[in-house]
Amino acid sequence: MGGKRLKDVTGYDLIHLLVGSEGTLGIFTKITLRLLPRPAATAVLLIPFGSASEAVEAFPKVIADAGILPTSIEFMDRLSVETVYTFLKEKPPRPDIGAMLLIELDGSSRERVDEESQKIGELFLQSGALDVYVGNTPTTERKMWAPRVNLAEAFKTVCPVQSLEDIVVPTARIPELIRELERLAGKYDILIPCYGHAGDGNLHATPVKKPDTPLEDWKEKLPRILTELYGIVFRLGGTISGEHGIGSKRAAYMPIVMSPELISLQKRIKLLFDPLNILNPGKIFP
Ligand code: LAC
Ligand code: ZN
Repeated sequence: MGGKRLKDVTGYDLIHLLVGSEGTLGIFTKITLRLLPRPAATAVLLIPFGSASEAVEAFPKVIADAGILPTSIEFMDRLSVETVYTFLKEKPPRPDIGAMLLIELDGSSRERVDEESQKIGELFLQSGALDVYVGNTPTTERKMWAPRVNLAEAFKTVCPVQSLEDIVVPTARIPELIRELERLAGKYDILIPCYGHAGDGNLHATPVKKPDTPLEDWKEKLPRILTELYGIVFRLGGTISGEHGIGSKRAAYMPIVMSPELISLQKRIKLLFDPLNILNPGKIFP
């Protein structure tokens, strides 16, 4: 699609169409990327709360009051926190954590980022946080990120049989979503740890088989669990994948969140680009 990327709205936005096509519409043979400079300074705040609802209700308010836009707003529920610290062979920073937020900030100077992290930290304490831990050196930042980056790995050691999910809801609906996840976990006798990119409403609420549940039972109930989960997400104004995509895993569930008209339109786009169905066949719109 040509050399250096110009500011350009001439015709359809084919770059986004192709980038989002999961390899079903074409193959890039050359990609030119624009690089952004690294921020001069960063800080990472790890913020425990007594409950998930307190955590997810606090962050939109704090962000609005502070007038600061973090680069990451990550969330971990109680089960995620307990499991990841066991995996890391560490004690959680306190015994009474019901959920944790991780906030990453960046900016043009150390002073500025430290000022902002002080301000955000104070606002979180006023909004019900149990404490605020700050990392502002490479070593302490890594320490703050450790629970979040090890989560997926930690749950694989609990039980490798699971369905890593990638749902999205408007951030204001996260508290309702969390209540629904707790209900589903009880109803189907499974674990549903919930962690992810709360700032985007994109949560990896992942059904995990309990270690003593027979595999046959799990296989039989998983489609019902996903159908119900995706239905909840749709009812809350969200959708079934925020960053991982549809692939073959979620293809059968597209009608839960997308109208027949929109599905048929996209199938026709696929046919135009790939009339012989040779590009990643079977994915998204089989
Ligand atoms: C993460 C991956 C699963 O956020 O997307 O940890
Ligand atoms: Zn993710």
